[in-house]
Amino acid sequence: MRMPLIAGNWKMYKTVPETVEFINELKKLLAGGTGGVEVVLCPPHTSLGAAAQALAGSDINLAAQNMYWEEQGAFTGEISPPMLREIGCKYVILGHSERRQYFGETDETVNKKVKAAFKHGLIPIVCVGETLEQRESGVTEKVIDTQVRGALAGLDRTQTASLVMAYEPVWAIGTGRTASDDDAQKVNGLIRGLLAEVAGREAAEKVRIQYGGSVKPENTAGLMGKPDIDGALVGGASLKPDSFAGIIKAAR
Ligand code: G2H
Repeated sequence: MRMPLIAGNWKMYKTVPETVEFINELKKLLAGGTGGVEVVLCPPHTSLGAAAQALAGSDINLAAQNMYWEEQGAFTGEISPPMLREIGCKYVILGHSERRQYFGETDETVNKKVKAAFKHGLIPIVCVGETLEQRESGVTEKVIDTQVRGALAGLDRTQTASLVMAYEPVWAIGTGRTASDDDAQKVNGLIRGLLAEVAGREAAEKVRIQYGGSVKPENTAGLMGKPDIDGALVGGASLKPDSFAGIIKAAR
């Protein structure tokens, strides 16, 4: 069975002292263990080092929110896969809708980053999702199809089987609007079907597919009860230790 994965995407929030304070508090709240749920924190790059130190000895894993695909070079302002590995990241979020919307991320650049992540031993959390306009014009399936195939082009089956997907409908991000459990399941199921087409059913069954978009402690259990929802990518509700711990507990 797939182990649920709850990831807290802090976006551009939290200083180093706030990061350490959060982690110390979360560790207390999860003192009894994570209960069969994998927990991942995705702080801003500036807090990764402090987070790695504060998480040492715990079973909470670390992720970055983005990276560049080159190993090194004259790429001012960017950060490379080996740098993330060195600082202690296991995962990296790629293709988040905010990267696509504000920073020109495309399926092509996401694909380059996904390949670079595997090359350097990072597990990508690949985000896909439709905008409100796309949803209302009935092209959700087409958009998801293009994003999934684009992001995963050229991967082998083993790589595909080991990555994490996150379905994040853009209209539900930070808006307080959550997709209904059934809406989310429908698209997560569609994503698993696409994974089976590109990498075979066996690989597709291994992939954890998260849901993201205004996930809170109160709506987690319903989402997690769906067969193709294997966790959550949590933004706003991951910024407070008690609400994030509430989501982790509800996912058990
Ligand atoms: C979607 C999500 C986390 P929020 O971006 O990736 O954010 O939970 O605030 O909608």
